[in-house]
Amino acid sequence: MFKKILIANRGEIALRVIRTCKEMNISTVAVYSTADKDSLHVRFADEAVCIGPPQSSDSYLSIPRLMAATEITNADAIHPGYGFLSENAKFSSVCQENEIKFIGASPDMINAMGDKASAKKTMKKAGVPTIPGSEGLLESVDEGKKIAKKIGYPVILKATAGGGGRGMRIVHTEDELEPAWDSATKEAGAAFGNDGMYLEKFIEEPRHIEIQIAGDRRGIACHLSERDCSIQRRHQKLVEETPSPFMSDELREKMGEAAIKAAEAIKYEGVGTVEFLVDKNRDFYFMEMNTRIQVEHTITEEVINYDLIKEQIKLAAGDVVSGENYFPKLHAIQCRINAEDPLMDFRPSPGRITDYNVPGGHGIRVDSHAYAGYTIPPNYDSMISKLITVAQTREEAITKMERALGEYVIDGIKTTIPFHQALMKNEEFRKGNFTTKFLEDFDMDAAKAFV
Ligand code: MV4
Repeated sequence: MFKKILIANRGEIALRVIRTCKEMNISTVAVYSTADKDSLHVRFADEAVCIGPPQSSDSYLSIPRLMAATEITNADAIHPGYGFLSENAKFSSVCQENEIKFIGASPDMINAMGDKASAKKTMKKAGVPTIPGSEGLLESVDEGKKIAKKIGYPVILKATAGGGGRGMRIVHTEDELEPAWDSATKEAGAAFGNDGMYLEKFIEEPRHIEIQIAGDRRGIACHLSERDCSIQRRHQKLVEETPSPFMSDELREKMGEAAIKAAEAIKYEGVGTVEFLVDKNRDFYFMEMNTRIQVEHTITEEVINYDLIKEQIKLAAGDVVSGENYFPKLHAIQCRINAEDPLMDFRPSPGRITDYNVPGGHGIRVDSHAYAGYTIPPNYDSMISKLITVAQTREEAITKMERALGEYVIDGIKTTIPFHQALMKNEEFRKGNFTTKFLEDFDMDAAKAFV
């Protein structure tokens, strides 16, 4: 087992990793920018190294600075958390060259899944359902037109290097294809330095349901059931839950097997997530594979009573999976509490937290680096807390969430708490009636009642 892990991240996830390391008797090294000197991950790690100024490019994204901190503290592994360098092939390979264990995917795996068109090809070959469309990259607009005519409009153009909706265009008619192609290639070229495009049938009002998987060095994988992440706004997830209210036992079995097939086809090692789109007929299609621990791993942990960070560290150290799949008996929901104003188009609201009270009691979990007097810097992601409830049923988990949101005091800044309170009251949400389009039609003014 590793002796000392450097956590190349900040905020709640850095704290989350430190907590598990402590329980595993592994020493921890925090790294921090000058903006984060008063952060809890710095306080609770065994050692802390300042790696630079607030800008991420000169601190949390600087491979030389992170490697220097690893060397001076004699850490033998790096946990990248999520975001930042967690899916950076270069960082993974620099770790490899320096004989530091990167607790994440190998450079080859990151590259294979980072190129979306080739990831899709790999999955199709492995027998995982994929969305009808081009076989790999499009050579020209005309090729796109030919394929679109065959599969029928609407179609969607996607950047192969994309993610988070960037370089993506929905196309309803042939006339729209060429302008969409021009603007999407331009956007992708500027954002990713790669303007490769592929095309597929556009699935209307899908659900985003992902399967948590774990694979070992023997190439054996198991699944840990699903998370429904359909409640998103502009490709930012706001609420996640498991099990999905849309899921049947039969569909879970089928999607679980497909996710295992996906992981075993590439001999995936570590914890990962296979994302699917699920249409109204309950047909499901491979969308992307994430090679990192995700923000929403917490709800899976709660329903199967399992520490996924511990599992991730053990798999990185060479442990093997049991080979059993996990099916939840409980229901968990996570609300992302962001320092944003839901009544002002979710505008960031950094600043000092003047008063702070965390909810507690049975079935409540709060993963956060916030405290009374803490100042949220303007330089990073606005997520400051994850509020998770776990109960026997979905109804109870929602009731608990309403109760917990009501107890959660975060003064001095605006947060997404009032939005979550309004959502928990929404009839359609309560019925489990939602798709990825849900928040587009949601009346944000409903949050006013809770401010
Ligand atoms: C789609 C789609 C409909 N049809 N692909 C959005 C981000 C990127 N990872 C893929 N995305 C989508 N791909 C086809 N063929 C709809 C989306 C999509 C979406 C997917 C998951 C969660 C939220 C979403 C919001 C808008 C669009």
